Amino acid sequence: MEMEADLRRGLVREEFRLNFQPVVDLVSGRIVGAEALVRWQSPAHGLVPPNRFIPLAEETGLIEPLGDWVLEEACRQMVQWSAAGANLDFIAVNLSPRQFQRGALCEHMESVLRRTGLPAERLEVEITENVLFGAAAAAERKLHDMRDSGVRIALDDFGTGYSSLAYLKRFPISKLKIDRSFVHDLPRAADAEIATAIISIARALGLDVVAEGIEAPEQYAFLKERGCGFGQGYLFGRAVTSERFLRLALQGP
Ligand code: G
Ligand code: G
Ligand code: MN
Ligand code: NA
Repeated sequence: MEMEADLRRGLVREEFRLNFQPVVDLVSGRIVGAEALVRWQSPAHGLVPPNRFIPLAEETGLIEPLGDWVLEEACRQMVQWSAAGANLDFIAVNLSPRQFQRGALCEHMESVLRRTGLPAERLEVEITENVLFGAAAAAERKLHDMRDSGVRIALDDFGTGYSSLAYLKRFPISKLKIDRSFVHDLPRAADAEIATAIISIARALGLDVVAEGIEAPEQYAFLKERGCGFGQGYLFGRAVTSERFLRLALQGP
């Protein structure tokens, strides 16, 4: 309860920050985009990572104003980086289930894009498979509306949820993000088989594929050799402030 009140106050007092983790083209090494990751700089709790407040924000509905702020701030930042000369393909924003279920999500997104001047093609939203589990017609329409407006949809943590290959056919998904639990033990054991299978499915369906949690050169080499297009992880860089991210993006591979 106390945390909830702090969270509510934190929104008013603008205590939230976005950090940005680079997404890299595994062949060229170029930074092609960024994933926006929210942090809470709380006077009472210090720097709070998202897994300690996103679930509470979801429960209490505070995820809606917080998510609005994240989306707008991420789009604004992407426009600024481009103006500063960075050549980036996309900014990715995470959408929790409650955010996705919200009515008028597409209209809201379009108004943020208009206001910030970011082309829809440069915005990517990350949803998890669980959002699609038993998705109603309304959710399906929402995804198609989003895609029709130009926004790209990525399936985050792919392979860990209620996966169904039928979803990949039914929904307008552009990208699969291989969950880092399947990257961890590469190139050993079952991870090699699972990662390879996800890469082949993605390629067969014409989807982009990103491996998450790449920390070691051996993991990078394996994924690149298997044809995984993109990667993300501590090997390439942690989530950093917008200023540091811009410097990385301008530096080139
Ligand atoms: O930043 P970190 O690497 O600790 O992220 C932990 C989790 O929090 C990830 O699962 C990520 O998807 C989620 N997360 C980070 N930022 C946001 C956000 O802005 N909105 C939502 N809904 N989830 C986020
Ligand atoms: O949205 P998602 O659940 O994928 O959130 C990304 C999370 O993964 C963030 O918490 C981020 O800090 C974390 N992360 C990013 N790169 C790495 C990595 O190389 N190793 C590990 N262990 N975690 C990572
Ligand atoms: Mn994500
Ligand atoms: Na993920």
